[in-house]
Amino acid sequence: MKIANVRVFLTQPCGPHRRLIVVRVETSEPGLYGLGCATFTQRHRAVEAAVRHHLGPRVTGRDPRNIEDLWQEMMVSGYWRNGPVLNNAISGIDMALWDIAGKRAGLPCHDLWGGRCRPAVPVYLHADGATKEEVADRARALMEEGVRHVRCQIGGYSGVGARRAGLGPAPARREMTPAVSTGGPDAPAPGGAAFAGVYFDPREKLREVPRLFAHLRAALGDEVELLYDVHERLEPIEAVALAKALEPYRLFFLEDVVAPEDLEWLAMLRAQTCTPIAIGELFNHPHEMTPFIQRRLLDFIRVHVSQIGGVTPAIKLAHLCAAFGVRTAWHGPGDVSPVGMAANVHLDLALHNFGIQEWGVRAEVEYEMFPGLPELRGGCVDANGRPGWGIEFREDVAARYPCDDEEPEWTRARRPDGTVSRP
Ligand code: GCO
Ligand code: MG
Repeated sequence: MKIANVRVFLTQPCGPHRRLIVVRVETSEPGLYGLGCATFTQRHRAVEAAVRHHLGPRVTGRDPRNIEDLWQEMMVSGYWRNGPVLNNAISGIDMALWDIAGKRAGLPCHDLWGGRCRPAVPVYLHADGATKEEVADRARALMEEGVRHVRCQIGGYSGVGARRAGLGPAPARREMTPAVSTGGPDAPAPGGAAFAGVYFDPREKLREVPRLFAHLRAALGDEVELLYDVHERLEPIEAVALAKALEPYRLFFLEDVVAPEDLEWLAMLRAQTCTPIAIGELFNHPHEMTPFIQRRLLDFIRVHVSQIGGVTPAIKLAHLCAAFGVRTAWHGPGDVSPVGMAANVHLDLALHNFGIQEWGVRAEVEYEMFPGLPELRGGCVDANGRPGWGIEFREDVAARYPCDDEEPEWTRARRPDGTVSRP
């Protein structure tokens, strides 16, 4: 058996900025193929090129059964390795090879990995609103559907304190006041006009987020598990302050509390508070996180599985975490394709040290394009019992939704004084 063809598809069925990348690996056995997720929505054309021109030709003609060997070769054969573009491209092929392995065996992937550790996969969903009351209402609606874990935020991810240059209400602090919008990403106007972008005020976040969670705990009771994503939009010492301030509300976890560049601060955080820490969606390679796992400075590993190179490294990482009492919380936003979400679900079923899975309400069109996509029921998702990932991909539907190249506004994030902020 040989890999006969590697194809890559870009599609954008769910509106702005959610470009999905699907890889299909076809074999010399009629009808036997696999699907993988290579989604890096902000650099989709680069990943497409890496699959089409570099990795696809390299693996064509090779034996699709030798997943580990192919993964190692894909990672090191460019000499310079690692990084989100290459890792996502590798992931597209890696996941497709696991899908093929499952289909050959006639088993769902989680059965290849030792079977189920749980009957279904509990997930967390997001409750968003313009005010504390709206967030509570949205969380309550999710709880009524059986969701037991809710990530809460005012105004989108870390949106509290966000202002647009030249738009919206006048910012409270003088230095935030943009004279005019420059209208362009890189053209500071003379005379001190604001740089274009969306402005995040960390001090406001520090004040408002504990108030939000005080309200939520009082309004929603003790049973629901609450989560919050900092999105690294604080200075490290502010992150310590926030984690301490949130302690009374007993979060399930606080996410991405510091940027990858500031991981040493986790030790300080640990020494000061027992708010559980989830981190990792920006990590590229297990070597970036190994020392922090060994020092038990996080509670949940939160990597984006395609970003670290697919399921092959994710399984190893999860086993490393298990040895140090760290649980999994694979990243699962709207910019993971349904194929990637299915792979997450199979990992979640099979790993003993599973913690929680992020989930979003998936659009009708995603179910049409990806028949077999797991459905949310009573706060859980499950695999569908079919071999491999159990997911199909309708190329004809995908072709109706071509990708654009528009950049999301948050990629132009700034601090109140106009400095670029880490998103
Ligand atoms: C999350 C994330 C995402 C990312 C997005 C970037 O926790 O779900 O922070 O929403 O911001 O995937 O494109
Ligand atoms: Mg996040």
